[in-house]
This record gives sequence, structure tokens and C-alpha cells, in this order.
Amino acid sequence: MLHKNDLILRAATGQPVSRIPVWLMRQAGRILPEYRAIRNRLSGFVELVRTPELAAEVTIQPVDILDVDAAIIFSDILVIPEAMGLPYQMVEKKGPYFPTTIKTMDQVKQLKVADPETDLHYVLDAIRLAKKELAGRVPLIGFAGAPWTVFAYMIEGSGSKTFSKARGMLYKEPELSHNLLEKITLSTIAYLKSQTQAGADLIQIFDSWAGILPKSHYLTFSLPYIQRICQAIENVPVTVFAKGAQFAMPEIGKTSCATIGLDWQMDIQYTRQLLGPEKTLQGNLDPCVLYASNQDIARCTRKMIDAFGTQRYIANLGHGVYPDTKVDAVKCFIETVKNYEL
Ligand code: 1CP
Repeated sequence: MLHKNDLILRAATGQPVSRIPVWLMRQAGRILPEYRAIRNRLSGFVELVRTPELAAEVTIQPVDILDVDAAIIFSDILVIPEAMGLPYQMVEKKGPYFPTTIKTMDQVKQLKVADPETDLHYVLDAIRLAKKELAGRVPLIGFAGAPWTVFAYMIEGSGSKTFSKARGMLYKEPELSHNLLEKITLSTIAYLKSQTQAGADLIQIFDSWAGILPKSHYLTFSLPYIQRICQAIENVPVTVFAKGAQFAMPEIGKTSCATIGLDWQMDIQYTRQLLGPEKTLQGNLDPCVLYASNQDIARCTRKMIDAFGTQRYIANLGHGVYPDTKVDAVKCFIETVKNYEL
């Protein structure tokens, strides 16, 4: 489809842009009162994710209200375990919770490879609706968790500071671990292919827990599976966001992704040097900058762009926007990017 605003696609594919594209990780939900109004009408997060009309509506809210250059489909990385047979709950103010976690090879064998058209049809319906309502205004980003990050929740059963059960599993049961990662990878490839068929113009892989692995484990248990996903998605550009994985940047640079996301701790110039000119970079303002005054937000944003340069670059935060961020601060960030002169 032709887009009225295709800046993010141009940047991702290395074409020149007339201004820098900008969006925010976790822009759908969290910060907008308009999101909370819809969310409060429902029993909870899971119902919203499973109601395509409303999921599409909250997907488009940031485009209408914040004027970002891309929408991201409203869903969660945990729909994959559920589609494989391991359901999750979203506990208010606490986050995800899995009543059952994976402990044995027998359990891994019982999990299925997700069939997106049946198990995840609600996400695909939401994508089709969102695309229709966007009518080409901006591209739509589809996403999934990286297999390692999804694995971490399936073993741990919830968020965790250390994910010690999940990391421990890699040492204790490497074969079980690879078997589970394989199933998650096959499910994710099928899912992301379906997302692009439903209309996703770009795909982002979130490896939120990349940074807690030692390098050798990252290169064994995470990156090879990410590379398989990158290779399988041929028709749209893929972004890899591996939070905390500065240590593996040269290797991430060798995957076939178009764009690499930087978290806020990563050094911009050093990372560009490691990756060379062929990849597009995305990121990486510290989300906490948005607690500062507008003047400081603008100053920090411009300083960040000075370091990235204006081509082969997509402006974003270094991780998801925090829920207590003021909408005005987000607007200031977006305006500063848009007004940056090439
Ligand atoms: O009730 C609510 O509104 C719940 C809050 C919420 C929301 C709005 C959760 C629970 N998930 C989401 C949506 C979501 N999750 C999106 C929507 C699109 C967007 O605007 O970006 C996306 C892309 C995600 C991805 C996601 N979920 C990640 C990867 C990105 C990241 O932030 O690192 C992870 C790790 C999750 C798990 C998850 N879901 C929700 C929470 C609170 C968490 C994190 C739990 C933890 O800290 O371990």
C-alpha cells in the first residue's frame, strides 16, 4: 500500500528522508487518558487485546493525538505462549502472570506450534481493522517478543529482576531450552508472516531481556533464533531491539535485519562504528528525560540527533515510555525531532 507518510519505511530501507521519522515504544496505551477511558470499560487488558475493534482504536490513538510517524499494533508479546497452550493473566498494577510454568520436557512436548489464523486471529483482525482505519496515513508496525524473552516468561511465570529460573534453565537443561526456543521460534515466524499478510508494514522484535544473559549464552540461546526470524520475514523491514545487548552489537549487526534499536545506555557513535553504515539505527532517548522541563527535553533530543545523524535513523526512546509520563512532554519530544533541520 502507498502511504501518505512513508518516512519510517524510507529510513528503514536506507532511502533519503526529508525529515527524521519518530515514534515511541509503548506509545499505545499507558500514557493516554483516551486509552484508559477505553480500558476502564473492560474487564482488563486481555479483553482489550482480544477485541479487535478496540485494539485497533487504541492503536490509532497515538497517531491522532501525538502525530507520530508510525502506529504499532496494540497487543502483547505474551499472546504467543497462550497460542502455544500456556495461558497468561495480566494482574492489575503487577504485570503478567502464568498460572502454569514450563519445568519438564514433557510439558515442552505438549505445547503446540501456534497456528496464527486460528489461535491469534484476533490480532490479525485488529491489524486489518487498524490498516483500514489508518487508510495509508502512516505505516503500521507489527511485533513479537524475541524467543529468549518469551521463553523467560514461560519459565519464570512473571516478570522478575533476575529471571534466575529462566537463566538457570539454560545451564540445567540446555536440550529442553533449545526445544522450547525452537517451538517459540516456529510459532513466532508463522505469527509474524501472518501479521505482514494482514497488513503490517514493518516488524519489530523485542528482546527485552537480552541484557541479562552472558555473551556466550546470548549467542547460543537468543541471537540464532532472532536471525532465523529475520531471514523468514522477507517482504518487510525488520527491527531488532535487544535491550542491554551492547556486548553483542557486532553479532547483531550480522543478522539480516534492516534496523537495530538502541537502548538508552548504548553509546551512539560507538554503536554506529561497530555496525557500519548499512543498518538503520533507532532510539535511544532515556525515557526519564521526559520527566524534565520542555527546554531540557528539546536540548537532550537535539543532542541525541546530533550523535545519530539524520539519515538511516528513526527517532525513539531507549525503551518503552513510562506510564506516568506527561503527554505534553511526549509532544515536546516529537516536535523537537520533527523540527530538527537536516
Ligand atoms: O493494563 C494494562 O494496560 C497493562 C499494561 C500493558 C500494555 C499497555 C502490558 C502489560 N502490555 C501492554 C501492551 C504492549 N506490550 C505493547 C503495545 C503496543 C505499544 O504501544 O508498544 C507492546 C509492544 C508490548 C510488548 C511487551 N510486553 C514487552 C516488550 C517491550 C518492553 O517494554 O520491553 C514486554 C517485556 C511485555 C510484557 C509485559 N506486558 C505488560 C507488562 C507490564 C509487561 C512487562 C512485565 C515485566 O516487567 O516483566
